[in-house]
Amino acid sequence: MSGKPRLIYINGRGRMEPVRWLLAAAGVEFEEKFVETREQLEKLVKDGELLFQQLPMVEIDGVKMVQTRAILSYIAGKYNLYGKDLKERAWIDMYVEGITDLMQMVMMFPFSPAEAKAKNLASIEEKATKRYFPVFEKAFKTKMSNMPTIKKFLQPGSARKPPPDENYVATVVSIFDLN
Ligand code: GSN
Repeated sequence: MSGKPRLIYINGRGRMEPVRWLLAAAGVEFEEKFVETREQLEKLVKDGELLFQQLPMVEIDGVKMVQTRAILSYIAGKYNLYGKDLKERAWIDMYVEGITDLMQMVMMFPFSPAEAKAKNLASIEEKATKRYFPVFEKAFKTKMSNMPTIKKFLQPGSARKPPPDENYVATVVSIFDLN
């Protein structure tokens, strides 16, 4: 075993992308195993690897960790990226929960039925520009993008995943039961 965290997910952004970003920000190298079929997911479930029978899962420090927020909190805590006191941590949690609400909408958009796409897109655009983006103002984006570790992650050839395409949507639909 390499000792590097091992990320188990599909080969796309989804709920694992923030974990990739956070590890990149912390300057931590990681390995990835991509689930490509429903059978592979079922095997992980059958083998008892997934506490709630869901992905993402990250093997880290001997724990098979699930639940995106728990994974992120653990990594942030471990690498001193989770604030210097309880108040700073609460601010981090507020930003994280806010962007998670937006991400949830964006993440599910490619799976919305064709007839709902235009309406959903308009709603996402409205909320993104009026509610969420003003919080993450331009200065914040510039500061984040210029952190050396993030700068590296934004370069071609990093573990950053591309936006979802038809192939990604088809893969997700073939693996997971989407409600
Ligand atoms: O944040 C989390 O990790 C969990 N609260 C949700 C995890 C989740 O919904 N995972 C999906 C695939 S990733 N995309 O949403 C999943 O494993 N769905 C299959 C299922 O049976 O729920």
